[in-house]
Amino acid sequence: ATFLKRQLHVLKLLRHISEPITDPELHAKKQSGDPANHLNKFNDPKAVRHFVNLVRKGSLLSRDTVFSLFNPKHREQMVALFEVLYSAVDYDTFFNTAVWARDRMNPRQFLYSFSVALLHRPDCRGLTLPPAYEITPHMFLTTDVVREAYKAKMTRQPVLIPMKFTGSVNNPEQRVAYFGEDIGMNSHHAHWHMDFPFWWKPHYQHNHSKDRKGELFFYMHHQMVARFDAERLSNNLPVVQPLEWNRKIVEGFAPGAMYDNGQEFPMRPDNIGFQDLPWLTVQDMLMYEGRIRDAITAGFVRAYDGNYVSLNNTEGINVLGEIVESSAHSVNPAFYGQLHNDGHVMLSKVTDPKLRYGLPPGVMEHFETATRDPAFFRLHKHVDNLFKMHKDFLPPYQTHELLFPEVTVEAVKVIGVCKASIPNHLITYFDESHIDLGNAVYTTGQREQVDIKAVVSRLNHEPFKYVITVNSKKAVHGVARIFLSPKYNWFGQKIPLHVARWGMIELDRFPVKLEAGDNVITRNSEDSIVTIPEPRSFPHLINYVERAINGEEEYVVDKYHRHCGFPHRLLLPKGKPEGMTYRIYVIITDYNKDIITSDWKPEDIENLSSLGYCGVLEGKIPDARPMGFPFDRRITSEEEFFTQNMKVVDVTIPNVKENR
Ligand code: CUO
Repeated sequence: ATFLKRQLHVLKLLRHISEPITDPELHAKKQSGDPANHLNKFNDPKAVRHFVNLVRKGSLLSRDTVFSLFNPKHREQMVALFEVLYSAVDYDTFFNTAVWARDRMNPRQFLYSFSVALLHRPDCRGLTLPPAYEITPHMFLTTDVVREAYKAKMTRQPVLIPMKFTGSVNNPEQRVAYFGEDIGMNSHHAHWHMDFPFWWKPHYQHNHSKDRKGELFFYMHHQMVARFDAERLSNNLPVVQPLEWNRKIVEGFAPGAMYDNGQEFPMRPDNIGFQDLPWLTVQDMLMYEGRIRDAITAGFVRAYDGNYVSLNNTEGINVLGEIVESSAHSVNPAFYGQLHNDGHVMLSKVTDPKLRYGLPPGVMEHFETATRDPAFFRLHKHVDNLFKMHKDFLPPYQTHELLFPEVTVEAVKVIGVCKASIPNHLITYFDESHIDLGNAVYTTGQREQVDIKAVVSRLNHEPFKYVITVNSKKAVHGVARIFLSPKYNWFGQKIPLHVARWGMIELDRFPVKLEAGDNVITRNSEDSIVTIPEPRSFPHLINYVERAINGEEEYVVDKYHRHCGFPHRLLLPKGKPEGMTYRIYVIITDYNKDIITSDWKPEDIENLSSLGYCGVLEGKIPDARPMGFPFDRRITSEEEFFTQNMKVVDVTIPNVKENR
């Protein structure tokens, strides 16, 4: 009952976030929440004094300004509140302080602090945040939808507003807008960065570690880029080209979206180049990158204390990831800069680099909106190539690292679970999702609320299962790793494995128990550890919790619940109407060599959600293999690479319904 009450209050706190709190229960908490009155309730009273000071001095960001995590001043204020919320000794202190702070702060700045604190406090495990696209719908929708929503509010007519993807057919990039603008993917991306903030300070780790955060930064974005490339091929577009600091950004972008305060997101015309900003030049970017490339080539980096840190081992990718992102865990931010973060800022401000025209930040400056811009994938392809350069310096895996001698994968098949499915034929299609716009058009004092929703067309697929036939010499415990890659490139040539391996899309990874002799493993696509199911919509969630409080509905608290995770709908790339050929790779490795069990019980490992791209929030990631194994290293000989515990099968992905 306490849990449900807490859950309801969290939802109410985030409802209509840009308006002052009206809910009477929350109002009462707001009065008693001033943290200065009970400093003893915080592990870090200094943080409380600092934040309260900011509030009293009136130096916080105004409610109407666009909050940007990349703006140091905005971020420091956000972190100031986070440190207060995170250091509260008990749940009530945490929550009451949040209620007190909510109306005193910029709404999105508050939302960020509050969300990150909630996601990391052990006493908040299992609490659900509403979908990001319904807390701040402006960040996910286009201007025409928002306008229609206001109109509907005036006329008090419930409506369903269709949202089109931005751009026109004159822009080939528009063909993949369904991917970059997918609300689930943007929400995943925003949540990934809340689970692994670049500003996360090492000293927070006394109570909370961030295992392999730098490697995860590489791997999650590597997967996003690989998936984007597969979507491009599905739409007859060549794979994405990396941006270069001293070349033109060929594709422009018009977001057609507006902030809550009415300002339009700036657009970027075609063919403009990177510009010097008052505090950072293009030359700086080249210099920092040069140092990073030198370090990769040398095989070690220079830490700020003068020590050398080797990259030539399995931890190297983590060190490099922290440097490139750049995170507060970088071994030497002064020397290596913050290449990737600055790339976001440079793109965001490219049309007003001298800050002359007072434009708000571009989409690249928010993790909720960044992937709408095709330049996002170009930037990340560039960054991904740095990681590839490092990985390519490591020796290819040797047979003893790949082989599971007891195990032979005899056959692999994928089959749709709908009636009359053809084996190795996976169907994708477009269908509709509804987004509640209640938070976009709410105004205090309006008595009855009208039902206003946007409807977006989204990629989806028919559920399927993997059927893997395995022979084992004795009873063993294995880990099945499943990947997908396009078979042909844009020119129609077969992609050789040594090239295809860098574009592998991870579909699933799970433990398997094998008996001596023949085994048939089946696994449902829905169980994938890279995806999460569709979240409940905001109003449904409130309704559901209220009904549960009244005993009308059962509510199961899921302590494994994650907000980070690729949307399950996008598990498979779109394919082509006539069918597109992909290859599915299955490898079974030795559980006892791969899995670190110290932090986890076997049942935990089976239940951990979205482990693939989102790691874990606490403790060690159970799979000790490098992310992307065995495709993260060079493959010099296909024959030697293909050990008996691997198998590949061709699958066809037809896309049956285009209603974009
Ligand atoms: Cu996720 Cu660049 O790191 O957007």
